[in-house]
Amino acid sequence: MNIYSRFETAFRQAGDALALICPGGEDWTYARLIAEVDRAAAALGAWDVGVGDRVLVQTEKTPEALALYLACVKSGAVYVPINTAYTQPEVEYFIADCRPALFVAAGRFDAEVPVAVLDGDGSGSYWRAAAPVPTVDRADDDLAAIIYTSGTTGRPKGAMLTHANLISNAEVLCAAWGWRGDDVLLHALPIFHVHGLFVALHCAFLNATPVILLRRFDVAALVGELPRATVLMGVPTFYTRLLDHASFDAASCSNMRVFISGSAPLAAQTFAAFEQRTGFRILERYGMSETLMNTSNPLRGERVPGTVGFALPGIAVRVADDGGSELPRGAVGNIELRGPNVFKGYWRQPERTAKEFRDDGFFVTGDLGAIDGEGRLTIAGRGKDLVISGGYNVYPKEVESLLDEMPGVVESAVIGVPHPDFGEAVVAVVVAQGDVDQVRVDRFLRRRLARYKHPKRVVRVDELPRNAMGKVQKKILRETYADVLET
Ligand code: MCA
Ligand code: AMP
Repeated sequence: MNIYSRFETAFRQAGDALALICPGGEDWTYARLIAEVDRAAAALGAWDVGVGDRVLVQTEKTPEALALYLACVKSGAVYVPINTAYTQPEVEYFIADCRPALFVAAGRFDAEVPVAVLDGDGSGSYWRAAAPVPTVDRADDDLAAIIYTSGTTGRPKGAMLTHANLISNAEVLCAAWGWRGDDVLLHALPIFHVHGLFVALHCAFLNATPVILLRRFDVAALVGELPRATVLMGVPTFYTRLLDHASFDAASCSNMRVFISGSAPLAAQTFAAFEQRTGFRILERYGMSETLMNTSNPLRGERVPGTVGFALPGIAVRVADDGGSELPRGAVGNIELRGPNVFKGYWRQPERTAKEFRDDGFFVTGDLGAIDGEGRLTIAGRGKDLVISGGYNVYPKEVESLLDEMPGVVESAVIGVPHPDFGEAVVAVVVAQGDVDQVRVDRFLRRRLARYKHPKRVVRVDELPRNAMGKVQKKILRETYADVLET
């Protein structure tokens, strides 16, 4: 079934109830949202976007951008959102890889594919008057979206998510988190990742409950809106910033039902400080772009800091050795998953896809963890060389490849080290000749790499530590530079 049909049924029942509450802008009712989705779907047709075509989208977070997302799904097109921070060469990679029938951009962009502009105020050349189109029937394993996730090779790969993936996970989350008809979601996440786009919005859309749509994360605005919200979903940085905000207290949370955290590890001290300040125990869950949400601490029952809870209903989670054999309870190994949430594969990379699945259908996440006697999962680290900074993933290889092209750089190693705001952030350790320094590295990367991936510190060394096989020992580097960003 087309997931939009599910949403539309709920939207029609909600009618004139509020859908999108937009501080500083016009609010939309669910009836208005249906009309806007229809208008956006008609425009897609006018741009000749057909069933199965990819629509690459890099726009601001506006109500119209949400309507565009829903319109893509309604029309049977494949929605491909990308981070607004990406630079032109990064965007060109996505265009070449997914070959979109249309690229919807926030401003002018020269490309060999059709480009439509959707402005930050919701207007632009995207809009073309055209006849309405019906919702297209979709089979369970038809694609609804491709979400790019960075790769250890340094090149992002597109995770293909089907209508059935999205529907099943949304239903499971609504049940697990006890979504109610009177819930109000406070939404401050970006809408180009699974967390903000699917996890948060789908819970609200399946139930046609209101969403307070903040265009960006601003802690003062968040605190201002909390009194009329019941649910907040955020990355750990949201919670540390709330705790640093002087006027955030238990009274701010008087209407709240649940605070949910994910995308990166929530520190036990953040969990404890939050409980002490507000009385709320943050509910931590675990997911990934390829699998949507996998495990969650319980809504009712003990939420244990440092753990990501139990497998969600219908999802099998196991910890296995490198050969895929299940390990005993308590042992640390590879986290592997199977279930209706697991993606269809990487876009146009069948070999890569095959490598990441076991013969019995389990997907190897690249995360390491252990399951305790009660069935709770704890993430113990990552088998993949990945830095998670403020909930954004940065693959060191991508940054290293660019640094190695920089004049003067002989070789580089990019690591993640603790950061007070982002949990972890990027540091580059370089062997170089001449005047390679922080300023020059920033200047070199500016037009080549999204800003959040830039090293927050560049450290020069005479040589990189290597093991007997010649492999750079990043563990040593992480230990040596563990406190360079702790200011
Ligand atoms: C911004 N900057 C960052 C980050 N964000 N640097 C490192 N890591 C970051 N995450 C830098 C900018 O480049 C800029 O640098 C400066 O900080 C201020 O930028 P600004 O945009 O004002 O930052 P912000 O608005 O305060 O953003 C912080 C944030 C944001 C709100 C924590 O990063 C965020 O929304 N993160 C959530 C990402 C997310 O949704 N992840 C889910 C993906 P300069 O000043 O030097 O130019 S994972 C997922 O979906 C899976 C399925 C899951 O489990 O959820
Ligand atoms: P992404 O590739 O952007 O979808 O990020 C998914 C990755 O984020 C997972 O493979 C984990 O490494 C990490 N992640 C998500 N949720 C959590 C969590 N609650 N605790 C620790 N890591 C998490």
